[in-house]
Amino acid sequence: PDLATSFLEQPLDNPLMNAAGVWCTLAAQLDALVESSAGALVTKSCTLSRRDGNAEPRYRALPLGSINSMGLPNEGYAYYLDYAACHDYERKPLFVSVSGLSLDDNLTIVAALREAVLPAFLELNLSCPNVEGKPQPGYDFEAMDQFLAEVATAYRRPFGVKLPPYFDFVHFDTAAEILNRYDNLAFITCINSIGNGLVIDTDSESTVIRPKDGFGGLGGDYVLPTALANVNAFYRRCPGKTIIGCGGVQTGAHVFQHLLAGATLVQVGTALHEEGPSIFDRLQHELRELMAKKGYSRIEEFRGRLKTL
Ligand code: RRO
Repeated sequence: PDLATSFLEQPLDNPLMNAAGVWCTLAAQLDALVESSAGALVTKSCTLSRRDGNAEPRYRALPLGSINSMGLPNEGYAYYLDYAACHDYERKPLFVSVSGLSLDDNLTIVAALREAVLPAFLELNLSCPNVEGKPQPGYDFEAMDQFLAEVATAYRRPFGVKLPPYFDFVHFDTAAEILNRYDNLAFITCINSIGNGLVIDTDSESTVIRPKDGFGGLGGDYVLPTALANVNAFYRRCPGKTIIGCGGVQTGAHVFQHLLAGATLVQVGTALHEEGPSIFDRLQHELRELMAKKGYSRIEEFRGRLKTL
């Protein structure tokens, strides 16, 4: 089977990439993703200025996934724009994730990205759950609409958003209706971590990460069904837009499920953090084996073709 696909008219070897935040804060990590078999890569969500992020320990691997409260540690947007300026776009697409701490910060960063005139894709993060005092814009539909109105106008080029998970059909409907107002909002990445979970260690009777009294974003097995629901909900509601799946991908079968639900690209977070960039070889091998067993030779034969009962 052939895993080749395309994203907004750009050809890719395969639909896999990292989830923003994982293996992408420093140039050496990004270089490792370029060297890996990932079909594309995205940089760590950036802010106007460099940030150390929250106190450690701030990430914990768990039997069923992970919890994190990194707090947006990043080198500042100029660092990622420099990286994007040197990237070889013939080799694979590069996404730049932007998560300014205010609308004004986002507009400054987005203007700089536009003026750099690079073929990078902007993924606007509306869903960081871990900065105290900064609620997720994706959970405040009025704020989300205002962010999008201003960014869509300022950026002009096609861009995408990274959404938090939603859990009610009213929220799927309302969010989709807002996103559909913006023609140059070309892609939607579902989902960010499930925010503000609390993991407790029985032996020590304690939380397992330091920031925010132990509250943090969940990834991994905990989130796969929620991720698939959000991918499929937005795939159904936003027919003009491309969906990127993110959440709970650890095997080729999980990639296949995201594609069936309607994803065009599939991001890997927790499992990449645990296994490293060689995971992209394993996932492609497993996806190819599964497709061969099912008699599929290309992704387009089954993408979005989820059956219902
Ligand atoms: O840095 C983080 O704490 C973080 C971010 Br910006 C995000 O979007 N999602 C997440 O789980 N962690």
